[in-house]
Amino acid sequence: MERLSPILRLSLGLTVLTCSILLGADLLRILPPLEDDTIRERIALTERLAVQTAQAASHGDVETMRALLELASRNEKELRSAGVRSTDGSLLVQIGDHRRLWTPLEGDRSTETQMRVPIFREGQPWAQLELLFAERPTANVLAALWRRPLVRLVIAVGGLGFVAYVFYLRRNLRHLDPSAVIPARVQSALDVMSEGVILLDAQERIVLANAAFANRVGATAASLLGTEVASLGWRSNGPPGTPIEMPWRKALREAVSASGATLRLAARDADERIFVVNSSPVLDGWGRPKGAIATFDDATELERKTTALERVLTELEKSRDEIRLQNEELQILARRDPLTGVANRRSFVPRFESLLVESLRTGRELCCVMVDIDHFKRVNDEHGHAMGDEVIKRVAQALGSEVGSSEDVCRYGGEEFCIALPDTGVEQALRVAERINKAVQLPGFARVPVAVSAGVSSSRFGARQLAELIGQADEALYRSKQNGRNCVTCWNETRRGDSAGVATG
Ligand code: GH3
Ligand code: MG
Ligand code: MG
Repeated sequence: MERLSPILRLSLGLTVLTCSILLGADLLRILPPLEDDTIRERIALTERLAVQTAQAASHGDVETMRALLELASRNEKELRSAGVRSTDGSLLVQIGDHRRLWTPLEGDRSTETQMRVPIFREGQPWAQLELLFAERPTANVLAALWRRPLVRLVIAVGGLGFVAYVFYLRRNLRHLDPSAVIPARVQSALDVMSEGVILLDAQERIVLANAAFANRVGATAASLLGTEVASLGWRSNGPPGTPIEMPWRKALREAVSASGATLRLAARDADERIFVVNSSPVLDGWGRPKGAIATFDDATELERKTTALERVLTELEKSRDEIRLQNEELQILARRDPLTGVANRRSFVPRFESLLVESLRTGRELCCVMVDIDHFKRVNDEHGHAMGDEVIKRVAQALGSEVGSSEDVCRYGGEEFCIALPDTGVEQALRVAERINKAVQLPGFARVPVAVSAGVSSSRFGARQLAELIGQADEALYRSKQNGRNCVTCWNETRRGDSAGVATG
């Protein structure tokens, strides 16, 4: 219905109205009775017989009456029975089984099948002629309807009326067509615009739409005339449920221009489109809005590209974050020993070197502790390599927690660790080494018994190079091993040739 032009809509409305008037008139019995051909023939036969019967009645000639009715019954197939009934109710003449078939009629009205005419003799009611006709078949409802003259009248008047109304309205409403008041030049100028343009009346009904607008909403410009613009199905561009502020409504209500609103429209037979809508009021002589003009800039492609771009940017950001995380992981991997997580030699040595430089510059003491697991080969041989790995990891953990920083603990060789202790006096360093020595022997430390030997050196003993400082700690460790393992030795003690190792085993 919305697709019909206003003229077609008007014509349809008028046609429906006309047909309703006809039906109403019939209900109120204003229309003259409408009979079809069969009924007309039955009435004619009844009237003819009534005249002839009345003539015979004037002579009291019952036999002629019978002969007339018999003749009629032979000629008329649909006549089932006939009779002449005197005013006292007795049948003077009966053709067919009339007495049984005839049913008394309500009131005076004849029906389609039972027709009755009074017969007068010398001005007085004398008898009545009764004719009983066959029922008419009603198997096909449509055919039965079509047989009804009223139905045929309504269909004929409706059909012809519709054509006539369209023709009439086309001719006479032209001057009322809002688009007709726009000069053709202006209309075609509007039609070549790529922007949609509509003109609205004060009730927000479209009085003019250009081709671009009609095209975007999937309708013809003519069919849009008179349509309420809100009924086209606008949606807000925000999240679902956001109320829509129609710019033309603001223009009409407040008599101000409204621009830059973004609205979505699910056009018929087309994908949803996005419009940037501007609207300005059309003012009357008193400055009051009598309508509004609205323009629709199709921003669907732009919006689609912006969304795609945003998606790409989000992806980029995500992969940038992933790369940063991976880089961080790589850096950690590059700096750490993969089995134990403590520093590897590559990251530990430069750091230790700068600690030594700092210590030499400031005179603050720097110590080095070398730790080696005792009889580790046995662990591997007796419990397997996996158990060996587990013991190495546990010892590394213990060193980290005793020293407090995994950065200052380095896996220096297979089961050998080097510890840097900045700002630490040698006595304190010896205590750290002893704590480590004890910690690994605590019950439940590992699934196999573990013991370590350690050697301690300090910047106080005069090393100027890192290799020298580490070498001194290694020498002290060697001395611990020589002294029976499971003990701590300080390098200055090795110099004096006597082990100052603190026997802990
Ligand atoms: P000592 O008390 O004299 O130190 O005797 P030891 O058996 O510990 O001798 P040494 O320090 O020479 O043995 C080191 C062994 O550690 C040799 C090697 O098979 C083993 N090893 C080195 N790296 C790993 C490792 O990553 N995992 C395992 N399970 N074993 C390792
Ligand atoms: Mg060892
Ligand atoms: Mg070793």
